[in-house]
Amino acid sequence: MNPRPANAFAVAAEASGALKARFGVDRIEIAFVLGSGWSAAAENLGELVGQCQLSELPGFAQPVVAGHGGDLRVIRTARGKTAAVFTGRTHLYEERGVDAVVHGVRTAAAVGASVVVLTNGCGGLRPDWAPGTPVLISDHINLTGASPLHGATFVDMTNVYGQPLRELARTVDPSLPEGVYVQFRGPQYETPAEVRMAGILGGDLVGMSTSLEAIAAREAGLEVLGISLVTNLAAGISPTPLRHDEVIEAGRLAAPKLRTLLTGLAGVL
Ligand code: 8IG
Repeated sequence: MNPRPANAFAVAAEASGALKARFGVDRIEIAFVLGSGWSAAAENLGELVGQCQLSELPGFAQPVVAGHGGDLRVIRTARGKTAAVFTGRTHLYEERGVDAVVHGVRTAAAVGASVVVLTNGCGGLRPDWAPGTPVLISDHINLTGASPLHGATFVDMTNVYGQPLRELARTVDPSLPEGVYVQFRGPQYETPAEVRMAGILGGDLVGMSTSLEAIAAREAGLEVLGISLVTNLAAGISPTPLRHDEVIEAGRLAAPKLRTLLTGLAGVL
């Protein structure tokens, strides 16, 4: 159940108005949501129009997770497009509700975006994807039991992470592999049995974000490009226990590679 705060879309519209007024833009064309390990890669995405703390805009809270940033940056890309960069996000396990989780996506839609790039840090099921490997999301399995949709809103989920955007990403880095992302609620990492289950179900990546935002994005008509950074081998695939500081370290080491990827993407989107 996702009890409807009647004002979820109204708050996104309010945030959209605040964003336009604050940065003097009349529309945003692209939104980037940066997950674990990605916020250090936000430099050089384009020319900075302005930035603020996320919590300065209606409906947003400061991210609480170490390894995430907490700002909204508005930039102009090399192609002259206006983009919003969210350097952190709200997760379902923070217990602010599903509408809070997808508020950035809804705000981006309200301000005119047609493309959202959703990134995350995650666990990998494929032993050949070493920590530090970025992977295109080809599809997802939402195991949270939650949905950002309210009532009888039947949204088609056939091509959530559209092939054309994945192909565009491969013009930047032809070596990008792709896989199915499985979203768990968290915040605990999976047991080895849960990771085996995710693999049997067809998953390649396990994490705690992205799917719900992708659903909200499709509801709003946005194209979605999803990219996971494998920061660790999933539990049981890795012989050693998972530690959040190792996850952060993997993100730090991958930062130059992610910066090149994101800058390249900003140049073609
Ligand atoms: I970073 O191994 C990161 N986030 N569920 N499992 C889940 N989320 C994650 C993982 C992981 N690594």
